[in-house]
Amino acid sequence: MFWNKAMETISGPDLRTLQLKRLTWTVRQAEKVPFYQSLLKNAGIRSDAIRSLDDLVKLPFTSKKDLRLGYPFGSLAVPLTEVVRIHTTSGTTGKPTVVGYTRADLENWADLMARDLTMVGLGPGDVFQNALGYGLFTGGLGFHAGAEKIGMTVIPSATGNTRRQIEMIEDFGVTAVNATPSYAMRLAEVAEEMGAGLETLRIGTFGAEPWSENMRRELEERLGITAYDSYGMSELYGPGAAFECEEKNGLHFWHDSFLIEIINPETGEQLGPGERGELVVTPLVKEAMPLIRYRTGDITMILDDVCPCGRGQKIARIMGRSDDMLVIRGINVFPSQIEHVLLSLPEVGEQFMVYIDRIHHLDEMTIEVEVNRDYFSGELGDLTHVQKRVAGVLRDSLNLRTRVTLVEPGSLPRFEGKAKRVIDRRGDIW
Ligand code: DLL
Repeated sequence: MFWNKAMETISGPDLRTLQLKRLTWTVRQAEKVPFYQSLLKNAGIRSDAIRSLDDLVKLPFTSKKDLRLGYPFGSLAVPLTEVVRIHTTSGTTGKPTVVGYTRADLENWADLMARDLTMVGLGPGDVFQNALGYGLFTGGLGFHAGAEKIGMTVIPSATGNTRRQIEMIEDFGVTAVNATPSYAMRLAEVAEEMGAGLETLRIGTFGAEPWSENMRRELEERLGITAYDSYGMSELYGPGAAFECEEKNGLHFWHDSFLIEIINPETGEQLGPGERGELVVTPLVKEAMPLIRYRTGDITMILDDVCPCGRGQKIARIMGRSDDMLVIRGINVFPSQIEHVLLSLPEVGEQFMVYIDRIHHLDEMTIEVEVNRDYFSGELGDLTHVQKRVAGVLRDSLNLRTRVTLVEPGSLPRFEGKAKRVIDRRGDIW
């Protein structure tokens, strides 16, 4: 099912003509922003010199740092009188990034979300429980607008009060749930504790943090749903920029609204389809806060297979952010890879924490993982064989020796929004 078939399936010269027109418009929009004026001047390029999409590489990259320097409103290309909404990033490392939206931005964003939700088979008659944070975080309000637009019955449940969330699913006949994958896992766990069947649920849309294929399988089984990956970031409106279709084989990145590139993060050089690197995005219709070649920090690759659904450009599931990558004794590991391995082992549950320490000048990774309830007799001491097996499988899959500590079921923290599973203690020691 399509929401905006013309735009979702536009291809060939028609698509390229549209993209070029919109790229030129975007650069013109950026020329209204002082920091872009100097970036473009230094790069020696102006909007009227853009002749083809190949000129994209002549444009400068922008990063989160550039946006932060303009805090709060320095990245806006329109006067505040035209900004009808503001969201911000969580700003865990310094000042948050402020994102402004004109009315047209909100409409475009809602249209993308409407496409996403329609693409996975949702529509009127569905009851949609939106278990993402509402507020400055873009997740809740972003999905809300698209879900209402396509005529679903929307429950703005937000996060927390998990038993009540389960009751609502049952009482209101909820057919689709939207959450972070970590919170979805928590919903599954509490539903099982409550003995709730969740018979009406059929679809889950999950995103805002990395997750793995094994996590998808686990969520599908435990919640009785088909689970879809959803990607976005505050700077690109919020959620909705890229979403899986029913093929569940890559996320369609809306090609009429975003130009995407994959680059080698060290050299900035463009990489081809199938080559993993950093995702760089140039939104094509953003009015209040235009971006040029924005370095997302997210690691993925472009997929160039022709999707049977008829839509265009696709990326692979995001492995993580370049700054989430752990380098342990020279081996690169993403937490999503650890999750994938742990979920392949029936003896342990899906909850884990990763601690990094420096011991005798060497980096050591300790993984605490909960024993699966079915394997737990009450004594962790009986489970040395499980501990050895987990460490062995992790070593074989990640090519890395780790220390594995088994902990009791239910003892590790649960997350309602984005999970924080990695604690780097190296700085504390010296
Ligand atoms: O997380 C927007 C969003 C909300 C997306 C709800 C999907 C669902 P930010 O808080 O700005 O925005 O965080 C953006 O989250 O750069 C990625 O590192 C990560 N991320 C988002 N979606 C995925 C995903 C929202 N599906 C940052 N897989 C991004 C992996 C994701 N990482």
